[in-house]
Amino acid sequence: AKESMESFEHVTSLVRRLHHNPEVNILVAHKRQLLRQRVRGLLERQNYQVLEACDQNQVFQQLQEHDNIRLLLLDATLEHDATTRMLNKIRQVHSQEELAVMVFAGPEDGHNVARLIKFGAGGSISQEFTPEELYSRVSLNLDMLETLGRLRDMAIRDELTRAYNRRHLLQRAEEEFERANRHSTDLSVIMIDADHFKNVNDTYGHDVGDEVLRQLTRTAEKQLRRSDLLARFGGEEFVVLAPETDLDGAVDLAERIRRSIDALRIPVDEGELRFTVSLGVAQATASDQSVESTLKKADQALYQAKEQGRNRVFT
Ligand code: GH3
Ligand code: MG
Ligand code: MG
Ligand code: MG
Repeated sequence: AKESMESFEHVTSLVRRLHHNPEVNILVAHKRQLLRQRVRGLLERQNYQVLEACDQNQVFQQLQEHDNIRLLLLDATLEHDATTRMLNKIRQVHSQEELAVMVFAGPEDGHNVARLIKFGAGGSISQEFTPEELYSRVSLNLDMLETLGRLRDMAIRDELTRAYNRRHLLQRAEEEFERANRHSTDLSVIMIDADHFKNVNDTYGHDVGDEVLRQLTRTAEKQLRRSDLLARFGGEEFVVLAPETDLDGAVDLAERIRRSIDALRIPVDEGELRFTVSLGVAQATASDQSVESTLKKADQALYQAKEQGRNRVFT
């Protein structure tokens, strides 16, 4: 008993070190109240926030109400297809990087579990779990979630500025272009290019140049709506993708970005650094072959903005 107590302490201290994050919510979905309470008690001892659901409706309700649920512990012993259908529905909204799912299964549920894993569950846990099993499986699944999230982030974001990268922009832009065509909605793009950026590097050094690019990103992002997306397109060139936005709306947005960057003061050894950006705006139209055509129009407008003296918005 002493030995198992020690290994228990070992596992719990390990778990505590890894996940004492109160931001992590775990949803326990099971029709048996006793099981839910046992799981809750054990997990709360590890400082996890625990939510409960006793049926499908409650699961969806909880997932909708709490956007920080990271792990769902789900009863796999429901009627034949019910759990699979439910998981399928959940996965349409919550990807594997956002939400880990583990299923409670009895010895008879092997077949069920295999199917659930195909539909996006990360594994199973026996109904007669020991605390060690619960803790190590929970911690493994949360670790995997974190790793997947980090990898996904690395794949779609630019390392220097944390804005989205060019590849992700082009992928999302194509999706939005098709959506706009299908539903006849507006879609606009804004090309942003830092003015005389070579001078910034030459005068203050590359590190300050890097910091300027970070501040440019943060400042522009503050002007965006949730549905807008900012990407670093190249060296000192950025693109805003603005769905549901017509040309006038995009020009307004571009102008707000221009002004907020114009108002920035970046402290440097020599005092304060100011810089400006030029912006080209274009709306996707029926005559655009693809989103590349729209981006090209924005790029031409940007060229005009540079020609006309920089620190301005052109269409
Ligand atoms: P313009 O107003 O015509 O856009 O002039 P510009 O100097 O901004 O344009 P140019 O294309 O001549 O120079 C862009 C500069 O941006 C050159 C390049 O070294 C710098 N740059 C590109 N990527 C980075 C980066 O990641 N960090 C820093 N510090 N500088 C970068
Ligand atoms: Mg250039
Ligand atoms: Mg430039
Ligand atoms: Mg440039």
